[in-house]
Amino acid sequence: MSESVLKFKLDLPSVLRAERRGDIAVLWLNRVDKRNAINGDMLHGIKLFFGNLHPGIKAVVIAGEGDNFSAGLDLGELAEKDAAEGALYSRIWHSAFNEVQYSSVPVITVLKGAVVGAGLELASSTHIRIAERTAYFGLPEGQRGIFLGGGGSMRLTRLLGVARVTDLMMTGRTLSAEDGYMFGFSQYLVEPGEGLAKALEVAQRAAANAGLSNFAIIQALPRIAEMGPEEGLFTEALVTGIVQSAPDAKTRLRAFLEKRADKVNRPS
Ligand code: 1HE
Repeated sequence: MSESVLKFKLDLPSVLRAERRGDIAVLWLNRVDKRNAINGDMLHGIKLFFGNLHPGIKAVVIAGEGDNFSAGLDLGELAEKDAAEGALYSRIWHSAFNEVQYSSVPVITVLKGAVVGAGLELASSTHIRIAERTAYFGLPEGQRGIFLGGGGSMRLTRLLGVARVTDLMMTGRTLSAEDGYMFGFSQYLVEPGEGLAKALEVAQRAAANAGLSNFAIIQALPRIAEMGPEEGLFTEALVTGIVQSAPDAKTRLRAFLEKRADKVNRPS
């Protein structure tokens, strides 16, 4: 089934399942018996998937099979690692989650049940997060005697703030789906069971954008946000010049001016 989702005939590990719905790919974390804890196979599969997306795929939805998004890193795989092995393993997580963040297309996650540790780090590397009300967010690293290793120090602190990440890690407390939405971590909050439908709807909207606009949103925006103001504004000017010059932009602008394009909607 993964053939039509990937550019080449590559096999994903059994802990992942990919399906194609039109021009949207859905990547399922498929390890229900371990609450979708991310082991080495799943991590390599995620990297393989995002590095080899079929050009016909215009957006990706990541979801968890069962009642949870992910229970985080497979703790069994850290038990025997020394310091150097642990650091190198973390770099593999960085590389895999960078493939997600800097994907060729928008990535939307459906969050439900446990979204903890590396599960939260995976979610933070995606572009749009949709939380069902059953979702809860936690970083039990302090309790387990470990630390963030999947990019959370960079991404989660930017999304939730250093103070909240410190609190979650130090106390082991969890945030509710409502808290996560209020803090801006999830952009959408939906009823239990409604996450996938909402994610597919959001993915369709994103997929309908001009490809070069999505490229700039994914590749340029987070980098510009990290620059100093002068470099950032200059880079923004260069990126906007390139994006607006594309034939697709000209077609879309003309369609609006000739009253053939949708207007901006009021919030629903
Ligand atoms: C696991 C894992 C895991 C479950 N690694 N095996 N993450 C954590 O510290 C979260 C640990 N997990 C839990 O607290 C609970 O499992 C849950 C709250 C997520 C779900 O509870 P529940 O009652 O539905 O399931 P369960 O009975 O606890 O777990 C089912 C099985 O999954 C069980 O195995 P079994 O062989 O006894 O059936 C669990 O041992 C197994 N399991 N979670 C390994 N995480 C890149 S650095 C990031 C650092 C982190 O991610 S720290 C966070 C780690």
